[in-house]
Amino acid sequence: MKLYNAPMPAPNPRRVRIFLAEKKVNLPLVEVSIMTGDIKKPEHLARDPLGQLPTLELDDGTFLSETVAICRYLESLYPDPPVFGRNALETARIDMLTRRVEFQIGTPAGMFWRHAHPFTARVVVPQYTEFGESNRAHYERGLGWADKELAGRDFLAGADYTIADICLLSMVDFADWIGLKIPETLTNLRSWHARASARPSARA
Ligand SMILES: N[C@@H](CCC(=O)N[C@@H](CS)C(=O)NCC(=O)O)C(=O)O
Repeated sequence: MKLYNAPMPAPNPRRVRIFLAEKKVNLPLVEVSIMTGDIKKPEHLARDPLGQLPTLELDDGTFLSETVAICRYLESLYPDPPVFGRNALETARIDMLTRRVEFQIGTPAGMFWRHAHPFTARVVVPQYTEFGESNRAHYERGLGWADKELAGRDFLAGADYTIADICLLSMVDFADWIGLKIPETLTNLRSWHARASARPSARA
């Protein structure tokens, strides 16, 4: 297998790299440049018709895209330590948390990035900057939700570090890079961020 990848600050390939580091699994990484547009060239569109990263190529030539789907497949090959839960209820709760991280936190950060950030201005035409800026408040509301979930817990689902935490870490780190900070008042989230960042996998 190999993973088509992009380096930091790209948040989605990083989620798979963190997942692999938690599993202590090494996969060959093949870089596809976002900056040069290689990601939208026929060679990569043949792997993922949406021209996105990450994409996993299996040994039989099958391609799999979408970060969480890739991690779920890899979880079936490398079940220890479990990152998607140990039973049906844990798995369902982790799915719920992961979807909320993606929709409540990832979506506003992504909209801010596309519509309010000068870096994307030359590729996102037109940029609706007022709409983009409005996502700051949605992002902070999403972080407020995560802060409440983390009250009295080490990680989003409890004691175990799961795919929901991996998604949250890569998203808040990317958001920080584009200028969306974790408010000082969200102390549970800030403590969680320090704990998650101290894990060796955070360097992936
Ligand atoms: N929902 C997808 C999102 C993938 C995504 O947006 N990846 C970014 C890199 S971090 C990308 O490929 N951007 C280029 C584009 O969307 O055209 C996933 O989780 O894999």
